[in-house]
Amino acid sequence: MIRILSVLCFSVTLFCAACGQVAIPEPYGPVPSRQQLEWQKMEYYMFVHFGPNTFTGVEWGDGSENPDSFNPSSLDCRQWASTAKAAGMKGIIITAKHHDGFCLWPSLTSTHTVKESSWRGGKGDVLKELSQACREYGLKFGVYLSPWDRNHPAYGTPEYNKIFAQALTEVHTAYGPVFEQWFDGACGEEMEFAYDWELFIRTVYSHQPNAILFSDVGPGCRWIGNEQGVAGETNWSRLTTDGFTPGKGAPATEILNTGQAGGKYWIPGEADVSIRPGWFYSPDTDSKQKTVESLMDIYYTSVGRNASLLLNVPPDRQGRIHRTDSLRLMEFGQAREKAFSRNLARGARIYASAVRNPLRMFAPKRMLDGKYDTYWTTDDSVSSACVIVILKHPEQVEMLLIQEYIPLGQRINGVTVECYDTRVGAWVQTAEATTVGYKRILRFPAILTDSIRIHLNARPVCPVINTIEIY
Ligand code: FUL
Repeated sequence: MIRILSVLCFSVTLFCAACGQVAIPEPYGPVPSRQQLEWQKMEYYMFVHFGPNTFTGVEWGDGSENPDSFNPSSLDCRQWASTAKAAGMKGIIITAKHHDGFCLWPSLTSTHTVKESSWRGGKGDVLKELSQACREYGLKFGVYLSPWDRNHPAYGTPEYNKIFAQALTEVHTAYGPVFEQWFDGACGEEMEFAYDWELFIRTVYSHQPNAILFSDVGPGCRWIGNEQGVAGETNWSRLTTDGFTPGKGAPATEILNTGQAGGKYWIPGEADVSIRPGWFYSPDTDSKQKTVESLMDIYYTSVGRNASLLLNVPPDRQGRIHRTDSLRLMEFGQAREKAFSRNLARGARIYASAVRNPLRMFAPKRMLDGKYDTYWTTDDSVSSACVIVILKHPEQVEMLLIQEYIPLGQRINGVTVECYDTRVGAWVQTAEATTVGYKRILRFPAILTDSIRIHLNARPVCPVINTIEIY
């Protein structure tokens, strides 16, 4: 009875809200660019560490390795792409040049490249094969180029900055669209050297205006502050980066981990983590992949906390993704499918304590229609509101997925979830969080319930939610 009354109250408030306001809410704070929004929707993509280290068994080659050490016996980039696709990933980012300076394409800027190796008689080009394979499988193609170069004789001189920009130009003009340029912050202790970040960024944008630039501080997306795949429990997609640079000049990792509520720029987090103990392949780690449980935890602490997940899967010495890695990726895919197979909110009734005018345009059911660009919101003056989802029957519930409509900014700073415990006959608080952002997944101990109540706080603005799913 109490629940029916509370539903009625919602409906009454809903009609009272009809007060002649028709505009959509003003964006709050910085908002994503079109490219950042598209990138955010990718959610999960593959990192590929591949190069001489694959064959020498080290993580950081010192640049003195023989180019002949790079010798994949049967390189198959189509196998990487088909594996990524089957795993549910949306793109692949490859180490075109790691710290050893070895270029996986025949660069004219270096003498430490595939053309100096006897692999395919010096005629091989990994970037060409991978970019083609990505196109064939409908995946996006991205590159990692490390400015730190332990081979190049000019490294450490101002000349090197120009050489590195030239390497960027080669890569960004020869292989079609690049969705992300990954800039590593590492630069070794051997020598103090100021990278010309402004030049590097300008160079990438001049050839690939749609690319997302990753570094510790963006500007396209930022490092999440650790290599374990764990975004902050609070994770704002905003950050003030004025005066900061990637690497030693970056903000504290704690700040990168959570972003900043009052940050000036839209710089969402990306969580990079390896499926194996190292970034590069080694036969020693053939059976040391992360378990499915641990990959699921990583999924919840990255994608489930408003970050994207860049999962490293290092190809082996044949130049193929090893069987044990691809098996684990498929198991991980199945586990995600199982966890998200039955959205209990589908077909449920949904009400809100307030609705913006015109009521139909912003009705609570917009959160359940599966469309990205429709959403529920309230009048500007209502910054704290409550949504209630009533299921057809009592069900075991253990997860809420919620998405803010980020084209209007990241607004929510408090969420509380309550479930009506049908066994006990009372509301029980099951989860609490601060930020939501593009996507937030809240897990809690399973509870038998037919009603889920979500309190949202977006002070000083109104909440704007486009998706609610319940599992
Ligand atoms: C780090 C590098 O030093 C590691 O080798 C690896 O590439 C990782 C993704 O980034 O900064």
